[in-house]
Amino acid sequence: MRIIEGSRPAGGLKFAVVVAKYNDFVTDRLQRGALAALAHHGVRDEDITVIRVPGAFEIPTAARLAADTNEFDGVVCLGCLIRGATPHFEYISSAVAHGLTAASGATGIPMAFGVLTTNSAEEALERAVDGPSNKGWEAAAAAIEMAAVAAHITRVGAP
Ligand code: DLZ
Repeated sequence: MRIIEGSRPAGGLKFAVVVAKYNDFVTDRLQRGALAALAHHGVRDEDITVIRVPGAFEIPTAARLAADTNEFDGVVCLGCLIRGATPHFEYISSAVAHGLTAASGATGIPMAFGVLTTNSAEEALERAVDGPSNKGWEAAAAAIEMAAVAAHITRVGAP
């Protein structure tokens, strides 16, 4: 039996971090969390590209364009949708989730979903605190793990 599982030492891997500027009082904190996680796991500063887009709706396009360059081992996607403040909350959340699934599937580049969908600003801020429970940190950790899984599968081939 072979088991393929990602590990976290990530030196040498390259990541794009796509961040929506809408609700930047939250997404700036998610970005800080993601960058802290990448540094914590050994990703060098020069191997990280931050791409800032207007809102969550634009994240899948930027993530796809980044993946198409073949420069990155993974893409960390960060945004914040607040139900009460966003009339078309359901449409945008669904478009982002489907868009990222499609972009990751089409390119084979792991894309981590760090897009908050919350009922209130308070809930969003609770998920953007400093440390490993920050959802930006969690998304970056998932991207690192998936980049390692993708590299293993590509190297080892289909079982
Ligand atoms: C328009 C809009 C609204 C109402 N709410 C949010 C939000 O809560 N979070 C977010 O990231 N973006 C929001 N946007 C902007 C859209 O994502 C998008 O940038 C615009 O509709 C332009 O395409």
